[in-house]
Amino acid sequence: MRTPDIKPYLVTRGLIPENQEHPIHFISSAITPEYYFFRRNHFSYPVLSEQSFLLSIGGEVQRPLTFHYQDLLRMPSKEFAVVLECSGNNRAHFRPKVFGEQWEGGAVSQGVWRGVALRDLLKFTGLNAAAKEIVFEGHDSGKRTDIEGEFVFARSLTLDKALHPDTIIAYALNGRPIPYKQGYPLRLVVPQWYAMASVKWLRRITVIDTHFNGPFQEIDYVYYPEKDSDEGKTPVTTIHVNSIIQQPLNRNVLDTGMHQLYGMAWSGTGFITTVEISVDGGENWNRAAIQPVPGNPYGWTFWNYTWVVTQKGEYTIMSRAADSSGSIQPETARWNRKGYGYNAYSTAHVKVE
Ligand SMILES: Nc1nc2c(c(=O)[nH]1)N[C@H]1C(S)=C(S)[C@@H](COP(=O)(O)O)O[C@H]1N2
Ligand SMILES: [Mo]
Repeated sequence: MRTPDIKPYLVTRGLIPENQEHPIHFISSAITPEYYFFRRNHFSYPVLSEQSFLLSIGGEVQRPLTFHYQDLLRMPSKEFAVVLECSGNNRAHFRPKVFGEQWEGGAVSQGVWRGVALRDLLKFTGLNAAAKEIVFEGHDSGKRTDIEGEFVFARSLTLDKALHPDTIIAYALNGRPIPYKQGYPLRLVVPQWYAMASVKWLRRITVIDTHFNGPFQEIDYVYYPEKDSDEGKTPVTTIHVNSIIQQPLNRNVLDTGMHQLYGMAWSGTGFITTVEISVDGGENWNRAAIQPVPGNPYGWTFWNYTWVVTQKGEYTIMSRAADSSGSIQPETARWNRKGYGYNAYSTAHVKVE
């Protein structure tokens, strides 16, 4: 049992802007407590005012409209648990190493988001026939290191994804207004996609008739398979099937006897069907017990595995998950220059004495 004053802390990767990891190895609640939710920001936190409670929808629509936060609260809503994973999660594990925040495993969290389906809002505005993509702008802005100018954090979705019934304009997290750092008052939440798509502090929605090419769309959040050229680049979208060993920790020393290995698994391409564990560096695999949350297609699944070890020595424990679309966690992640989408087997080397 944990005593009240012994608690984990966030893992700091940067403070200006704030980039901190959820201490994932030490939190086993299905819903990440607010304080422990990871924080990933490109700019300083925005200053909010009365204006920040307005959300305008314009561009290629029949009737441009501005909604007030209160309008959304009165509309039909939906709620689901969603894994938000930064596409740079586990970037530190890429070999060769890449530049960028050196996230280990904690740039992922789960919350219960409530909001209004974007498609329901768009029923009020209508869409012009020329509509191609929808751009979402946040209230935060600042400079970039690579190009001159002042930029807003803005991202687009293609129409099919934007109109997905579960793409929502969220106004609540875990039954309460969204915490400031997580995007208060309104946040776009795009289940199954890496979290860069879920624009915080949403200010404006613009329907456009072209492809959006803002820097957070066309420069960042793009897989570049080559080190020295942009050849073969593809956009970062759905979360790759992934799992993590929460306990034991890498390099732990254990006794002989019985141990409970546990962790979680999630995927943006289906629900988790199996998690397999190897205790011999990937030679043999056995199924872990999994506890899917029924009716919760976007949430993570806990797994656990009872390991009885009698022989002293060093062991390499690995986990790998598979999902309902047939995606299987690979032994090595696909290297890319900006270090996105890491999902290699989770590994812990332990010594048994
Ligand atoms: N407005 C805005 N939205 C944003 C970002 C941002 O910097 N500004 N960062 C994105 C990225 S890259 C991630 S991983 C998630 C982080 O969400 P969190 O801080 O709530 O964990 O927000 C996304 N939405
Ligand atoms: Mo991210």
